[in-house]
Amino acid sequence: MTTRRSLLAGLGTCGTLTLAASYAQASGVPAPRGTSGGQGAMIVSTWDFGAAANAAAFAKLRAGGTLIDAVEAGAMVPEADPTNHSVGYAGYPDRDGHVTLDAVIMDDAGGVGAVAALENTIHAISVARRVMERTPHTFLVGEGATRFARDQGFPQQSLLTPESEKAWRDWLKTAKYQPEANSENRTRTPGGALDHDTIGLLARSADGRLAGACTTSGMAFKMRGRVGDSPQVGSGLYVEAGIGGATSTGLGEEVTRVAGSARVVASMRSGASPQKACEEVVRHIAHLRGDAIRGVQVGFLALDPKGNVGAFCLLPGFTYAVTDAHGVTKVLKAASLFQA
Ligand code: SD4
Repeated sequence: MTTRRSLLAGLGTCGTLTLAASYAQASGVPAPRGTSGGQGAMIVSTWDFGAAANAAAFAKLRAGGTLIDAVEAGAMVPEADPTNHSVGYAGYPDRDGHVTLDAVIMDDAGGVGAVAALENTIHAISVARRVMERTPHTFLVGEGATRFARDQGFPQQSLLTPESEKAWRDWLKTAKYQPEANSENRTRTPGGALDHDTIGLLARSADGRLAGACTTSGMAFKMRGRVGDSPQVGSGLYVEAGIGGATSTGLGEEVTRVAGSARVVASMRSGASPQKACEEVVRHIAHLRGDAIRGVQVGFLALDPKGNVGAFCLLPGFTYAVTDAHGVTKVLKAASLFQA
C-alpha cells in the first residue's frame, strides 16, 4: 500500500512540488499556486479606494506576476496610505493606543498565511505571505507575529500618526471604552478621517484560477487583543478552486460568528451565483442576530472562476471596485438588505 510516508520517502529535492502536483491531479484541482494572470485577468476589491489597489494588482499581473503577487501588491496600496485610518500605516489604534494589524492571503491550491495583532510593520499582507511561504504554519499572532516580521527583515516603525493619535485621544475623552463599529459607514468626507476602510481583494486569472487578500487595522479603538474577521480564513476571506472566492468587510464579530466568507463560497458550491450567495449569508446574519445587528454594517464581495461578481450588505453604503479583463475599473454600489 502506498502511504504518505512511503511517497515522501521516495521523493527527491523537488519532492514537495511533485507530491503537491500529484495530490492536485488526484483531486481534480489544478496545479498549485504560482499561476500567472496574464490576459483576461480580473480584480475586485472592497470599497471605492479599492480602485487604486486594483490598478496595482492588475499592473502586477500584466508584468507577469502571479495572482498572489497581484493581491499582495493591491493590498499594499491602502496599507501605505497615511490618509486611510483602517488599514496599515496610520490605522486607528486599539483603546490602549497601539496600532495592531490583521491580514490574510490565500490561493486556491491550499496556500494560506495570516497574521493578527501585528505591530510595527506597515505591510501586514507581506508578513502574512511570508508566513505562508516560509513557515510550517498558517497563522501567527501578537508578539510572535511581530517578532517574526522583524526577524524577516521587515522595516520596523511606529504606525501611529499624529492624526490617528489625536483621534484616539479625542475618543478617550468621551468613549467609556466602547470601540467604534461601522466607521466605514460614516458620511464620507473625501480625504477625511473616516474616508477609507478595510480592504479585501479577489483576483482571477484568465484560466479561472483565484487568489485573495484581506488587510485591516480592525475596529477603531478596539480592546487590546481583539481580532476581527479579516485575518481568519473562512471569515474575512475564503477561496476555493473551481468554485469561487469571497471576502468581507464591516463589523467582524458578525462575520466571524457565521464563518461568513466560507459560507458564501459554500453557497456557490451548492450552485448559487456569487450575488445570490452574498445575499444568502447577509440574510442569514440578519435572521440569526435580529435586533442585535440593528445599525451594523456587514458586506460581502464574491467572484467566481468565470468572472461573475456578487456583492451585498446589511446597510446601504458598501461600494466595491471591479477591474475587468481590459483593465477598466468601475466602482459600484452594493445592494443592501435594509434601508439606512
Ligand atoms: C474588523 N472587518 O476588524 C474588520 C473591519 C472592517 O469595515 O472591515 N470594517 O472587524
